[in-house]
Amino acid sequence: MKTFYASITAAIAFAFAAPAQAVPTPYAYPGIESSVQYDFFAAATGEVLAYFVGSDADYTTRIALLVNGVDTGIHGLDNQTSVYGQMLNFGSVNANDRLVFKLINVNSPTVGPFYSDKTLNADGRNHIYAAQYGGDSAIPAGFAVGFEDLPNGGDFDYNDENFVFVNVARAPSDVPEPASIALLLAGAAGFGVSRRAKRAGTK
Ligand SMILES: [Ca+2]
Ligand SMILES: [Ca+2]
Repeated sequence: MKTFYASITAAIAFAFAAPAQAVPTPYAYPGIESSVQYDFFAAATGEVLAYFVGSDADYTTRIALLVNGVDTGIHGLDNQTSVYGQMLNFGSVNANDRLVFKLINVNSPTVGPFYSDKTLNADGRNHIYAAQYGGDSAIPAGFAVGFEDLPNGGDFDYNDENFVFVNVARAPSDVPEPASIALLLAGAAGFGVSRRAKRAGTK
Protein backbone atom coordinates (compact mmCIF):
# COMPACT_ATOMS: atom_id res chain seq x y z
CA MET A 1 0.00 0.00 0.00
CA LYS A 2 2.86 2.33 0.87
CA THR A 3 4.31 1.79 -2.58
CA PHE A 4 0.90 2.54 -4.14
CA TYR A 5 0.61 5.88 -2.35
CA ALA A 6 4.24 6.67 -3.10
CA SER A 7 3.72 6.14 -6.82
CA ILE A 8 0.48 8.18 -6.79
CA THR A 9 2.32 11.01 -5.00
CA ALA A 10 5.18 10.76 -7.48
CA ALA A 11 2.74 10.86 -10.40
CA ILE A 12 1.02 13.97 -9.01
CA ALA A 13 4.37 15.65 -8.34
CA PHE A 14 5.45 14.85 -11.91
CA ALA A 15 2.21 16.23 -13.33
CA PHE A 16 2.77 19.55 -11.53
CA ALA A 17 6.51 19.70 -12.24
CA ALA A 18 6.15 19.18 -15.99
CA PRO A 19 3.00 20.83 -17.26
CA ALA A 20 2.27 20.52 -20.98
CA GLN A 21 4.16 23.22 -22.82
CA ALA A 22 1.67 25.85 -23.97
CA VAL A 23 2.66 28.10 -26.84
CA PRO A 24 1.58 31.73 -27.14
CA THR A 25 -1.44 32.09 -29.42
CA PRO A 26 -0.55 32.86 -33.05
CA TYR A 27 -1.92 35.92 -34.87
CA ALA A 28 -5.60 35.29 -35.57
CA TYR A 29 -5.99 37.19 -38.88
CA PRO A 30 -3.06 36.27 -41.18
CA GLY A 31 -3.07 38.32 -44.38
CA ILE A 32 -4.63 41.34 -42.67
CA GLU A 33 -2.53 44.12 -41.14
CA SER A 34 -3.02 44.25 -37.37
CA SER A 35 -4.87 47.45 -36.49
CA VAL A 36 -3.80 47.42 -32.83
CA GLN A 37 -0.96 49.72 -31.81
CA TYR A 38 1.21 48.89 -28.83
CA ASP A 39 3.04 51.38 -26.67
CA PHE A 40 5.22 49.41 -24.25
CA PHE A 41 6.66 50.51 -20.91
CA ALA A 42 8.76 48.86 -18.21
CA ALA A 43 6.36 47.40 -15.65
CA ALA A 44 8.90 47.76 -12.82
CA THR A 45 12.49 48.75 -12.17
CA GLY A 46 14.57 45.70 -13.12
CA GLU A 47 15.68 43.62 -16.06
CA VAL A 48 13.80 43.35 -19.35
CA LEU A 49 14.06 39.81 -20.71
CA ALA A 50 13.25 38.40 -24.14
CA TYR A 51 12.41 34.71 -24.62
CA PHE A 52 12.49 33.11 -28.06
CA VAL A 53 9.23 31.40 -29.07
CA GLY A 54 9.61 30.47 -32.72
CA SER A 55 10.01 31.56 -36.32
CA ASP A 56 8.53 30.82 -39.73
CA ALA A 57 10.73 32.93 -42.02
CA ASP A 58 13.44 32.81 -44.67
CA TYR A 59 15.24 35.93 -43.46
CA THR A 60 17.65 35.82 -40.53
CA THR A 61 16.58 38.26 -37.83
CA ARG A 62 17.45 39.29 -34.27
CA ILE A 63 15.75 41.32 -31.60
CA ALA A 64 17.01 44.60 -30.12
CA LEU A 65 15.55 47.17 -27.70
CA LEU A 66 15.29 50.95 -27.47
CA VAL A 67 14.86 52.37 -23.95
CA ASN A 68 13.45 55.90 -24.00
CA GLY A 69 14.50 56.11 -27.66
CA VAL A 70 18.09 54.92 -27.09
CA ASP A 71 19.28 51.57 -28.49
CA THR A 72 20.76 49.40 -25.73
CA GLY A 73 23.24 47.93 -28.26
CA ILE A 74 22.20 44.48 -27.06
CA HIS A 75 20.72 42.19 -29.70
CA GLY A 76 20.32 38.47 -30.16
CA LEU A 77 17.99 35.47 -30.35
CA ASP A 78 18.80 34.71 -33.99
CA ASN A 79 15.59 33.24 -35.42
CA GLN A 80 17.36 30.50 -37.40
CA THR A 81 19.36 29.07 -34.49
CA SER A 82 17.51 29.88 -31.22
CA VAL A 83 15.42 27.30 -29.38
CA TYR A 84 12.09 27.69 -27.58
CA GLY A 85 12.64 29.32 -24.21
CA GLN A 86 16.11 30.71 -25.01
CA MET A 87 16.56 34.00 -23.15
CA LEU A 88 18.22 37.34 -23.89
CA ASN A 89 18.72 39.82 -21.03
CA PHE A 90 18.42 43.47 -22.11
CA GLY A 91 19.65 44.69 -18.73
CA SER A 92 18.04 46.86 -16.09
CA VAL A 93 15.57 49.66 -16.77
CA ASN A 94 13.46 51.97 -14.61
CA ALA A 95 9.74 51.56 -14.08
CA ASN A 96 7.76 53.35 -16.80
CA ASP A 97 10.74 53.68 -19.17
CA ARG A 98 9.41 53.60 -22.71
CA LEU A 99 10.35 50.36 -24.51
CA VAL A 100 10.43 49.89 -28.28
CA PHE A 101 11.44 46.50 -29.65
CA LYS A 102 13.36 46.42 -32.92
CA LEU A 103 13.70 43.51 -35.35
CA ILE A 104 17.03 43.55 -37.20
CA ASN A 105 17.53 41.74 -40.51
CA VAL A 106 21.03 40.24 -40.26
CA ASN A 107 21.73 39.32 -43.90
CA SER A 108 19.66 42.00 -45.66
CA PRO A 109 20.25 45.17 -43.64
CA THR A 110 18.31 47.25 -46.18
CA VAL A 111 15.16 45.35 -45.16
CA GLY A 112 13.85 46.98 -42.01
CA PRO A 113 14.61 47.36 -39.19
CA PHE A 114 11.04 47.05 -38.01
CA TYR A 115 9.88 48.48 -34.70
CA SER A 116 7.06 47.65 -32.30
CA ASP A 117 6.18 51.35 -32.64
CA LYS A 118 4.61 51.58 -36.10
CA THR A 119 5.45 55.28 -36.47
CA LEU A 120 9.17 54.41 -36.61
CA ASN A 121 8.79 51.98 -39.53
CA ALA A 122 9.93 53.34 -42.91
CA ASP A 123 6.95 51.66 -44.60
CA GLY A 124 4.45 52.98 -42.03
CA ARG A 125 3.07 49.46 -41.51
CA ASN A 126 2.31 47.71 -38.24
CA HIS A 127 4.96 44.98 -37.92
CA ILE A 128 3.82 43.39 -34.64
CA TYR A 129 0.88 41.80 -32.97
CA ALA A 130 0.94 41.19 -29.22
CA ALA A 131 -1.02 39.40 -26.53
CA GLN A 132 -0.64 38.69 -22.83
CA TYR A 133 0.92 35.27 -22.20
CA GLY A 134 0.44 33.29 -18.97
CA GLY A 135 3.75 31.42 -19.21
CA ASP A 136 4.72 27.73 -19.25
CA SER A 137 7.51 25.44 -18.07
CA ALA A 138 10.10 27.13 -20.31
CA ILE A 139 8.91 30.75 -20.54
CA PRO A 140 7.58 33.03 -17.77
CA ALA A 141 4.43 35.13 -18.08
CA GLY A 142 4.77 38.25 -20.19
CA PHE A 143 3.82 39.90 -23.45
CA ALA A 144 3.89 37.60 -26.49
CA VAL A 145 4.94 39.59 -29.55
CA GLY A 146 5.08 38.31 -33.13
CA PHE A 147 6.94 40.25 -35.84
CA GLU A 148 6.25 40.57 -39.55
CA ASP A 149 9.67 40.75 -41.29
CA LEU A 150 8.65 41.67 -44.87
CA PRO A 151 8.69 45.21 -46.31
CA ASN A 152 5.20 46.75 -46.49
CA GLY A 153 3.99 43.96 -44.24
CA GLY A 154 4.31 41.23 -46.89
CA ASP A 155 1.99 38.38 -45.94
CA PHE A 156 1.08 39.84 -42.51
CA ASP A 157 1.40 36.45 -40.79
CA TYR A 158 3.25 37.98 -37.79
CA ASN A 159 5.11 34.72 -37.16
CA ASP A 160 8.48 35.60 -38.66
CA GLU A 161 10.07 35.89 -35.24
CA ASN A 162 8.07 35.52 -32.04
CA PHE A 163 9.04 36.33 -28.48
CA VAL A 164 7.73 36.70 -24.96
CA PHE A 165 8.96 39.90 -23.28
CA VAL A 166 9.08 40.02 -19.50
CA ASN A 167 8.75 43.13 -17.29
CA VAL A 168 6.77 44.86 -20.01
CA ALA A 169 3.45 46.69 -19.62
CA ARG A 170 1.17 48.21 -22.19
CA ALA A 171 0.11 51.84 -22.10
CA PRO A 172 -3.41 52.14 -20.66
CA SER A 173 -4.33 54.64 -23.37
CA ASP A 174 -3.99 52.03 -26.14
CA VAL A 175 -7.14 51.20 -28.08
CA PRO A 176 -8.82 47.86 -27.25
CA GLU A 177 -8.55 44.82 -29.53
CA PRO A 178 -11.08 44.78 -32.42
CA ALA A 179 -12.50 41.56 -30.95
CA SER A 180 -13.18 43.31 -27.62
CA ILE A 181 -14.90 46.19 -29.43
CA ALA A 182 -17.07 43.70 -31.36
CA LEU A 183 -18.00 41.99 -28.08
CA LEU A 184 -18.83 45.32 -26.44
CA LEU A 185 -21.00 46.33 -29.40
CA ALA A 186 -22.73 42.95 -29.45
CA GLY A 187 -23.37 43.24 -25.70
CA ALA A 188 -24.75 46.77 -26.05
CA ALA A 189 -26.98 45.71 -28.96
CA GLY A 190 -28.28 42.73 -26.99
CA PHE A 191 -29.04 44.97 -24.01
CA GLY A 192 -30.96 47.40 -26.26
CA VAL A 193 -33.00 44.58 -27.80
CA SER A 194 -33.96 43.10 -24.43
CA ARG A 195 -35.01 46.55 -23.13
CA ARG A 196 -37.16 47.13 -26.21
CA ALA A 197 -38.64 43.65 -25.87
CA LYS A 198 -39.51 44.36 -22.22
CA ARG A 199 -41.15 47.68 -23.09
CA ALA A 200 -43.21 46.05 -25.84
CA GLY A 201 -44.38 43.43 -23.37
CA THR A 202 -43.27 40.55 -25.56
CA LYS A 203 -40.95 39.10 -22.89
CA1 LIG B 1 6.12 33.74 -41.82
CA1 LIG C 1 5.56 37.22 -42.73
